[in-house]
Amino acid sequence: EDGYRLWLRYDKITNAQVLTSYKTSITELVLLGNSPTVTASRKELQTGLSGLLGIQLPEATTVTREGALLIGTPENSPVIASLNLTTSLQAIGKEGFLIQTLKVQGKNSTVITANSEVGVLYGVFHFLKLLQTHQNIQKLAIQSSPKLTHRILNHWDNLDRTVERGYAGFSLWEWHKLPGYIDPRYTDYARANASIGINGTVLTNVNANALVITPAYLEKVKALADVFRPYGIKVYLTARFSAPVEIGGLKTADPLDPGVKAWWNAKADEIYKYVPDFGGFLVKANSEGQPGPQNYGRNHADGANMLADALAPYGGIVMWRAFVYDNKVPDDRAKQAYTEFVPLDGKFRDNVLVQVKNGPVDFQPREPFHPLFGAMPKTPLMVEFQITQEYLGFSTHLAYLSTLFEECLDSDTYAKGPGSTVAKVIDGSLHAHKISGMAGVANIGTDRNWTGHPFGQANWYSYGRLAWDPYVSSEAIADEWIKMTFSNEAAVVNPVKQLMLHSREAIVNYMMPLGLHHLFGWDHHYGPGPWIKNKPRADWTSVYYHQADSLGIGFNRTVSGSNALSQYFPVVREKFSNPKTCPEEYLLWFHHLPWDYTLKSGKNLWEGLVQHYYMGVDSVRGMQKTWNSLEGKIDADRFAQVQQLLKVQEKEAILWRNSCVLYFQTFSRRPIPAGYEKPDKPLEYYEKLEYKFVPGI
Ligand code: BDP
Repeated sequence: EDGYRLWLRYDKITNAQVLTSYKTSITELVLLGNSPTVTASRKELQTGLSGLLGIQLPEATTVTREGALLIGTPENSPVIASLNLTTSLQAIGKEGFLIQTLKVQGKNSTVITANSEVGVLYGVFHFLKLLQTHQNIQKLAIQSSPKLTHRILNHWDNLDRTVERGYAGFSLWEWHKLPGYIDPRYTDYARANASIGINGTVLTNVNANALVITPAYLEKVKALADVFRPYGIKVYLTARFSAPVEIGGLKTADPLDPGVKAWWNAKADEIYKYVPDFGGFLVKANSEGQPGPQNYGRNHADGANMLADALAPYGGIVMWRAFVYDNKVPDDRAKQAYTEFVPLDGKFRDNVLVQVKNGPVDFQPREPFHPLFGAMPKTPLMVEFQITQEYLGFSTHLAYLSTLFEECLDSDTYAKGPGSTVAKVIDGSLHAHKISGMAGVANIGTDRNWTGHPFGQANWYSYGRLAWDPYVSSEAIADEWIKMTFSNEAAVVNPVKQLMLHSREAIVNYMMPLGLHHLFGWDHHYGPGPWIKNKPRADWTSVYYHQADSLGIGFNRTVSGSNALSQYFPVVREKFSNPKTCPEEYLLWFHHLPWDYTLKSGKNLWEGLVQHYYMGVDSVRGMQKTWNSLEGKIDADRFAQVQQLLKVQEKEAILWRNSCVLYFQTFSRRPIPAGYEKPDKPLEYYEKLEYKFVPGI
């Protein structure tokens, strides 16, 4: 059992009762047409049903018996057109679907229909999921449509096939063999994405290489787009802002220069010749050394609009990232995006979305929501989540990230009073935007199981589910993922679900509890390095973020400090400004507090901090116990793999705990309270380890 099949396993249902009932309800397949998308639906159904039910379903051109599965759009199926579903179909838009139990030609049938063939494909995957998770399919009345228009994976893949912050092997895109050789894995990638409703993929790293928009590469991009198209997935590329100079031979990339505009217009014409439904560009500009409009004294809107104008005739979009920082805001890097972008609200073209990371710093194990959400009412904002675990233990530690995504989506910005959640900002409902989106930095690579850690698959899965519907709970998502991936047995589902739901908090606790952030070793984002200081830039050191001293610890972002809090709406600002009302999980994000500050538990800050670090390790031990109890209930291969990884995780959780507790103790000058196992080595030992930790990553 190598995990390659992800959640689309389709093993035969072993519960005899369930199997019998499905076999009576599903007796023939009526699916007309042979377009690439219809063929994809047919193949998925044949594979899925023959696997799950162990039968080859007969195909018919019209409903001939009880238990027919009638699938199609009103356009490609006259029977469906005759069913009078117009009102329901009108309500679900281009990509939604209906699954209904209906009498068709006098026979009980299950109808899967939509306004587009891709909508039907989504319905087919949903129907298969019902079977995979053993749902009752007797009286179905399902209506589902995506709440966001753009549900996109961001691959940080380089043209040499290395993946920035990728921990699951190399890039899936075999550039050197494309377009001649089409790896069958591309189709499986598309199937997996379509099964969760992802409808776009950015193939290349945000730290972009202009080569990808030259003809030699566009041919390869076209080959990938051709594979993905039947699955409703559009291809996007990252645009290097200096491309007109680097590959176009121009002297400038100034977005207001007529020659530069003409160059991008011609480039768009060229790209659309290869890929007629090209999705558009994702751009990282003027951040971490990337070129951008500010190099020419222009702003982000000038840059984004120039590209947007080039793509507009073809319906393409620009996703312009708000992840920007440099030395311009010396007191607090967390403030820069808001400072640069809020004044530009209303200045972007209609086909521009501003893509904002979930928190104001950088994908930390926990961050408060980004203050830009709600603060740019005239601009559609996308949220960018990191599915790859750059700061949460790579593909070694088990972290179910859905709870992190959910925490951000559920956060109330108060932009238009209570209930103005991040979810409502990004689905466009709060400020009535026509386009909306979510971006997830992919955790996928050439590893046989795609994501390295078997539970990394759950993060890809939950990302897609939340992009379709940002209001689903992490618990519900975990439930269906476990059933599809491991087992429908309650004795597996319940413990694994608990393990998953608490896994991210365990990491927060042993790495950086109570709002601490960015305590990683130098030059990698894996092991502990709370002592990192004196580097070329202050905001690349840990001491900048934790500010520990003999009096206390934490980053003062209140009015007496960097005042980053001023960027939030008043209700949030007030709540976070007062340490007594600030949720304790964000306490040291916003406040510098004395070591003897009293926490809600009654413990002082030092004791509370120590307690969290120890709880983190305890939780990992708890996860191990849970996992070990599943031996024999799931396949031996994945059982052993996770078991081993959890052992590594435990060792590294202890390393994190001991490093941080011993280091912070040099400031607090207080003992580790009685009852806790004491670190077995002195601080110097851990400090030296840091340099050996995953060198070069
Ligand atoms: C940081 C990563 C860096 C990315 C950057 C980004 O460390 O590799 O290039 O984000 O999002 O998290 O642009």
